Formats: sequence, structure tokens, C-alpha cells
Amino acid sequence: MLDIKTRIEELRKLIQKASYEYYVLDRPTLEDTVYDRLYRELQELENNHPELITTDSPTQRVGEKPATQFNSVRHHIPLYSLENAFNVDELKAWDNRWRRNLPPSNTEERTADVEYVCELKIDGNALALTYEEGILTRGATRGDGLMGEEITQNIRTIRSIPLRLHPEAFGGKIPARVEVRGETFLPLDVFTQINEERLQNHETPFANPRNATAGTLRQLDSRIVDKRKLDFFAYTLHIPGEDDASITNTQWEALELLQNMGFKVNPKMKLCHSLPEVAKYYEDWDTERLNLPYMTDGVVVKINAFKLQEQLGFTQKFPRWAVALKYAAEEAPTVVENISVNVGRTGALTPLAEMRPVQLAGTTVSRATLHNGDRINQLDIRIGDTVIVRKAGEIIPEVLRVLTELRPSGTEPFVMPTHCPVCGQPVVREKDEAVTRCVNASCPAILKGSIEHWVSRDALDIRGMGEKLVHQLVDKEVVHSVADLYELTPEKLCELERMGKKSAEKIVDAISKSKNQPWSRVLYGLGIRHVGSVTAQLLAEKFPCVEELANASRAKIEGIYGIGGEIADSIYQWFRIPSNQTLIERLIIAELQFTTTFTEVANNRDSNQKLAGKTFVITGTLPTLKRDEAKGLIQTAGGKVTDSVSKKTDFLVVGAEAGSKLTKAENLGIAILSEAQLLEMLAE
Ligand code: 3B9
Repeated sequence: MLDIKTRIEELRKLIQKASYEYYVLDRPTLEDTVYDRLYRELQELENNHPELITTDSPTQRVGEKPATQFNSVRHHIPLYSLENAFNVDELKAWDNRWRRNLPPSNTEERTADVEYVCELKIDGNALALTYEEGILTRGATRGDGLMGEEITQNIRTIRSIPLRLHPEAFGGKIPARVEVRGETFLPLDVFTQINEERLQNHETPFANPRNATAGTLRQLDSRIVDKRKLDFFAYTLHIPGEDDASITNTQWEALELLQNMGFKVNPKMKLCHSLPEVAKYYEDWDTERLNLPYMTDGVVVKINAFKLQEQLGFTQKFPRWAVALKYAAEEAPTVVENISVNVGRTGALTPLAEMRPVQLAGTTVSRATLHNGDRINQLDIRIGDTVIVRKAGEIIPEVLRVLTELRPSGTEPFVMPTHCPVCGQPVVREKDEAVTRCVNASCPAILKGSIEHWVSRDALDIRGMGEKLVHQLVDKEVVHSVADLYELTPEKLCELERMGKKSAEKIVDAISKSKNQPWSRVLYGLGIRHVGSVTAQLLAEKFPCVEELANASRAKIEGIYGIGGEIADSIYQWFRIPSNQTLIERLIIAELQFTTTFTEVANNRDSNQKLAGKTFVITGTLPTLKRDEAKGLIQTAGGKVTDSVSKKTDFLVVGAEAGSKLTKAENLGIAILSEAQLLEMLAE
């Protein structure tokens, strides 16, 4: 019996090694016939001694019995998604953004070159793998990032995923738990083959490898999954409990460790030492990637140092320290039927192509922005032209180029209007600016846009004031300025089409309630160019009343951390225009908030009670906050703090020398926060 056990273990080692060399290293060392003989010997021994079968045996990759359903499981650590960028300019914008997000104490990395890891973005499905004592015990799909589907049996069939981690990677001391994330995908040849089969069987082919992968993972019978030959690249490693930094300090080291653990890591990754180097990698791979045996749709750029990653943390959805730099999305030809010109709230004239509808990236596209007159003239887009349109992610579709060889006769170059298409007043184009603007302060288009902005959610948040109502108010000349909203009465509103007494009263009430909105929202609502809601909050804190801001010099405004010259200029100019001064005076008389008191700053911060309904436990020594301070902060934001970890705990805030609470929280799958992450949640 002892001999049998020894032989079984020996066979497993041999098979595991050969399989690793074949599937992960792509360097076969055993002849197929030899491998088969060893495999069959193991199978036979296990058949005769089923009590000796272990879950990590190579014979256990394919299940005998199909599953009846998949269970939802909570991820031990959330799976974040990535923010997208579509070109090098957006990459630079991301880079500037994370640098601005560094704590003010970190002045060095604000400007210094840092290391970035570039990884190809594989068009597949994210998986979360859990190893306990080195053995694969759970594999799950991403799901919504918090909960996924447990598909361990299917994942075992993926030969490039080790069933047992190589102990040498940890110097023999295997951690209690290891979490690995990566992308599973179908190689292109398998994808093509599956689609051919589907066509023959009169089934609809999969649109892309990602859909085919998702379809495969959802198979209940792991024997079918096994035939599909899924592959896997690992990219993220977490070793909970342990101080991760003691094992790896950088993403690059983590990728190395993943390889030593027995995973396949995409070999095309690169450690870059500057942003231009990242841009070059992105550009080089735009064409090179087409020669790879799997589909890629971009490059994932990650800041290498975990220390920097920790300082930056996460937004609600994404890590701030990573970005997905996507390659150009789908393109398609269509015909321009008309070119219309829109006027926005800033008075900017935006030409729009109205096109014959075309299917792009799963949606029907019939309009595309043409940006401005210069752009139309550069591309020489004319009505009647056949053009190539592109839709990249959530971005509005745009016209890329004209197929001039298909141009019908009798077309004429497009000329931007010299007068506003809405109010008929002459338009203006400033030197050095591509934008043509209507500068008529009472242009109905500008007024409509300004009011829509004023009532919008992040501004005064006046519910019930939809686009239709705003248009009616302006067209019927009931409202000539945002300030007029505060003189509306239910009677006046009732004169409008389809407006009952009840809803009129409701709207007047909502308008009246907006008088309590804080100064930061009022400031954002004014719609000063370049003043978004975050900038407005910043300004409202530094200039606690409107007079201070209105009288501030450009230099004083620009002196604020986070505010650039262009913003400062725009604000300074805005307050110099007489009609804007009148607007402010009228809004002050209407009793809107133009000052912030200290308690209001505090209240505004907490008014949304960000942590309402959430239960926290604090453990260990936090780096800067005392236990009571952290507790106070959580409580003022509406959260609850308790002493012991249970299923009801939402977050565990962890400091140095955390003990059993951490282990318990990890076992329960409770989200773990550092002090920095807690502060970030509070600040967001
Ligand atoms: C919790 C490549 C992709 C990718 C990350 C990727 C998609 C997502 C990501 C993974 N290809 N890399 N990387 N090559 N398609 C960066 C979002 N990382 C995480 O999901 C993640 C999750 C983390 C850190 C990273 O830290 C926490 C730990 C515990 C609690 C909260 C946060």
C-alpha cells in the first residue's frame, strides 16, 4: 500500500511537470506515447484505490458528472475593472490625473519618471482563482466584481492553470491562501473552428472570442469545456494576511512570482521607465498584435511600485494606478445625408453629420460629431459623401475619413455658418481657437443649455425640470435667465402645454428648495467654462463667499492647488462681464447660497452620509489616525463601528499588527481597507 501511494505521487509529479512544460512553457519534454503510458498507469492505480485520489491529481481535470447549476460566490477581494483611454493623449491625461491625486506630501513622484508595466489586454474573461495550502480550491467568473459564478470544475480543465502551486516559488513555505486573477481566452484557431462547427449545425456563430469564451465557461459539462482548449494568462497576485510587500514590492515582481508558481504570464509584457516608452509599446503593438494567436484589444498600463499603488487607491470602480489603453474600435462606411449645426450652452457651434444608419460595436449609429469647421474642411466632408465612422467605447461616434473616390458629382465644400442657426446673430471665432461661438447672451440655445445645466443633478438638482419643460419656458419667453426660474409661480407654469396644477406646484416647490443648495453647487451651476463640479467644490472651500472669488486676482485663483492657468483665466473673465454680475445680484436677492460657513463645509462633506448603512470594524494600529478618530470619522459619515467581525460587517479597517479579526474577515470574504482607503472613501 505504501508503495502504491509513493508510486502514485511519483506519477503525479512526472505528469504535472510534463504538462507544465507542454502547456505553460510551450516546451514539450516528454514524448506523447510516454506521457500517455504514465497517465494511464496513474488512472489505473487510482481506479483500484479511489481513497488515494486527491483534487489536485492530473486525472481530476475533467469531471465525470455535469453540474446542474453554478453557484454565486462572493469574491474574497473585489475584481476591479479598468478605466479606458483610447489614444496617447488620453494616456497622458491619465498620467497627469494620478499625479494630481498623489497626497500633497509626495512631491517627488508628482513630476518624476516612474516605472510602468505594460501588459497586453487579452479579449477574454476575467477569472478569480483561490489556492488554499497551494491547492486550487475555487475558481470564479468576474460577475459584477463583487459576486461571481463558481465554476471550479470548468476551470480545472484549463491545462495552463496549475492545480497545485509550485512550492519552490515560496521557498517551500506555501501561504495559507493565494488569490490569482487573470484572463481566460480561446486561441484564435479554436475560436474559428468553433464558429465553423456552429455554422454547420445551423447555430449562430459567436461575435468574438470573448463571447465564445463566456459561452464555454457557462457549459455545465466540463467534458465539453475540456474540448474547447481554453487558455489562461495570470496578471494579479494577492496573498492575504501576509504583508504582501514582504514577498513582492512591484507588479513586475508579482508577474515573476506568478510564473514561478506555475502560471502562464503573457510573455509580451514590458517594464517601461517613462510615459513615452509606454506610448511606443502601445503603438508598436497596434500592428504586431495581429500576428498573435489570440485576440487583444489594448494595453493595460500599471504603475509598477505597490507603494505608489497604495497611495493612489481606487475610485468606486477602478484603480487609479492602472489604465486600459484601447486600440481603435470598430469602423464602418456610411453616407452623410445632412450636416446640421448645434449650439451648446457655451455658445459653441458643433457641426453634426446626419448619416444613413449603420451598425457599429453593437449599436445603430446615425449621427456623428464633426467637432468644428476646421475639422470638416481638413477632411473635406460634404453632404452626399461616403465616410468611415468610428465608435470607440462610450465616446460619441466620429467621422474618420472620406472615401473621395465614391463622391457623387455636384457636391460642394461645407461652409460653417456666419450667423447663429438659432438666434441669427453673427458668430465669432477667436484667434487661435477652432471653435465658432454665438456670443449673443440671450440666444435661446445658450439659455436652454444654461438652464439645463443649472437644474442638473450635480448642480442645483431641481427634479422635474426636464429638457421639454426648459425648452417650452425659453420658447414661450417665460424665462430669459436662470434667475427668472425663482420668479415662476404655479399659475404661470399652468399656462404651458400639458401642465396640471399639481405638477406645477411640485416644480415651483423643487425650484424653491434649490435655494438651500450649497455655494459649491451654485458655483458649478453658473456654468463657467472649465469649472466642473470638483473644481467648484475646491473653489467654494477656498473662497467661502462669492465676493472673494469675484474680486480675486488671476494669480490668487491660480495659486490654489489643483487649479491651472486656463481655469483661473476663465473664472476671472466671467466675473468681469456685466450681465454675469447682474445675474449674481439677482440670484442673491432670490436667496441662493453664495457663502459657505465652516459648519457648512463640514456638513457638505458629510451631508450625503456616504457610509450610511455600512458597518465597520477597526483592528490594529492605524498609521496616522487614533482608533477614536477613525471611529468618529466613520460615524459622522453615517457609518456604524462595532467591535467584532461578523457576517454583518461590511468593511474591516486594518492597521499594523492586526490579529485574528483580519483572518476572520478574510474567511468571511469581508472587504479589507487600509487607513488610506478609508480616508479615500470619506473624501470621494
Ligand atoms: C484589489 C491585465 C486585464 C488587468 C486590475 C486586467 C483587468 C483588471 C486589472 C486587477 N488585463 N490586467 N488588471 N493584463 N484585463 C488592475 C484591475 N487588479 C484588481 O482587481 C485589484 C483588486 C486590489 C488590487 C487590485 O487591492 C485590494 C485588496 C483588498 C481590498 C481592496 C483592494
